[in-house]
Amino acid sequence: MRRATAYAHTNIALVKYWGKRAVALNLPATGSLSLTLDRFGTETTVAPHDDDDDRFVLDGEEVTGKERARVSSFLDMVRALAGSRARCAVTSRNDVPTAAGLASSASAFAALATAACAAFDVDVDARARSILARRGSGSAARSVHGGFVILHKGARDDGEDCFAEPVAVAPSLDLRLVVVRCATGRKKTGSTDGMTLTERTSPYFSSWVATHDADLQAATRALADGDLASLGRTMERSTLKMHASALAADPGLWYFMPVTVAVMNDVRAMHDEGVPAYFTMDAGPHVKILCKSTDADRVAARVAAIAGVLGVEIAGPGPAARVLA
Ligand code: 2P0
Repeated sequence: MRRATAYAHTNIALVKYWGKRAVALNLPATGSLSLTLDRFGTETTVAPHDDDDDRFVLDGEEVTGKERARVSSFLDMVRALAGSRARCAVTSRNDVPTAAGLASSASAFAALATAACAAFDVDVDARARSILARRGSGSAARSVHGGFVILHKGARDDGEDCFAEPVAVAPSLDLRLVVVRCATGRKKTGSTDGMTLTERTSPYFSSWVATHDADLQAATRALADGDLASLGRTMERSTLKMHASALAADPGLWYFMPVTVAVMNDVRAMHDEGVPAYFTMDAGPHVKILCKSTDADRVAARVAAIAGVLGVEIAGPGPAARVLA
């Protein structure tokens, strides 16, 4: 094997993934549609290493325990593909202010999959790399690609039809995501635990899954047609349904903070005033606002003035995961 470095950007789902149809292969209960961003990402180097165990250093600090074991199990899959037993030193740097709570396993596992395949000289196409990244984290399957991306739920038990690929976008759609930071610190309930709780206990989980395909189709069509209003409405519907299903879990689970709701209210107000802006929230308190590139500065300035908002950044469509060296 050789030393290889890769970079992957994070992505934000417009139509969400929440719940699994099979845990062993990490197969999602729903498909999803996302935008890979041009900022916030992970750089990861995978290098040969003489010790008996893999080593994992994140942002300059040695990582042990469950997090290292997750990286090691992931490397086991690449070693199996390569027919190798070589141990690795993995060094990652997250280009996300950690305290902002925006860090995501999406860019982490997309970068690790890309770097590890290069390091072990495993010849995989983007589809196979997306499937591999999905085993690390569902959302990572999407960060293998740039721009707007669909992750197919698939139907096969072996997960070979559960991969992400880019989707068609009308050239007239020049969109931005305004990322509004609403809290610092780590969230209390991670995505995997939150979706497992929802799946097991929420009476609304089945409705979430049953109505999901229609949203995925509507959003994909809206992207191809260049219909921001339809895309935005579908995006809001998807996030609100996802959060409603979690809210109805037992015990109920919500990620919103008061400032999250204040930003949502302001987005609705903008919308009523004729500015096409739409919100989405993930497993955390932050709000991401989809709008036209020409409206992004004024949307950002407006939400930055809301009491409690900690920071606002404008992101556009970003590139696919790639090998740097
Ligand atoms: C999404 N999220 O579609 C949804 C919306 C969070 C809320 O994908 O269990 O960290 O590792 O497959 O990928 C975050 O879930 O979960 C996520 P696992 P992952 O972006």
